[in-house]
Amino acid sequence: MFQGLTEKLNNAFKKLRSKGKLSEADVKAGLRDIKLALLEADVNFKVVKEFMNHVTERAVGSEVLESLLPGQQVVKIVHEEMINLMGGSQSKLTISPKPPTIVMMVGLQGAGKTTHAGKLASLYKKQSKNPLLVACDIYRPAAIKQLQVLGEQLNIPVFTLGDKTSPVKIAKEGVQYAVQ
Ligand SMILES: Nc1nc2c(ncn2[C@@H]2O[C@H](COP(=O)(O)OP(=O)(O)O)[C@@H](O)[C@H]2O)c(=O)[nH]1
Ligand SMILES: [Mg+2]
Repeated sequence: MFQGLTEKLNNAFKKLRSKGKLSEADVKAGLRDIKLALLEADVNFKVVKEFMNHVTERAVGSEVLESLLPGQQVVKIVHEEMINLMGGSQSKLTISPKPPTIVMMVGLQGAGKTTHAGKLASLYKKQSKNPLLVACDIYRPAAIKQLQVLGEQLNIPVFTLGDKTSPVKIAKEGVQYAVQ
């Protein structure tokens, strides 16, 4: 999904950049490509609509069209608005003064919890902390194995009680294990 999106966005950007001067119609055509790419990647319709409103408002003004490299400007605007869309500011996890710091990943299947848990654990390992991954997804086939493989690759321990124990119990025992 993300790969398709990257490719489509890159194509749209390339088209915009390739022209020296842009007309309002050129910009609108480019923005339409971007809109389609987002919709095809399953980005929520309302989110796309609002995003496109913001970008269009900024991109079709005379300031952009009359600039030296309007294509670059439009790409820059899209980039900035995407950062805004994702949340313009960075936030850090609060590290507990009394270890362990517990992070619970919640989300629909396929949302990226396991992958993100690996990324977070890897980040904290680099900061000389001692992450432990706890496999609480007993529902998705091979979810535990996936976390174990990730743990092996990153050299980070994975706590599991298999898929026959309740996630709540696994979480509690996982925390106890981390404290020891
Ligand atoms: N391109 C891309 N793919 C991702 C990202 N995060 C997760 N995925 C992929 O999305 C799929 C589901 O991710 P997973 O972490 O297993 O989701 P979970 O079910 O919430 O644990 C996997 O194929 C991942 O490789 C990401 O940030 N970028
Ligand atoms: Mg998972």
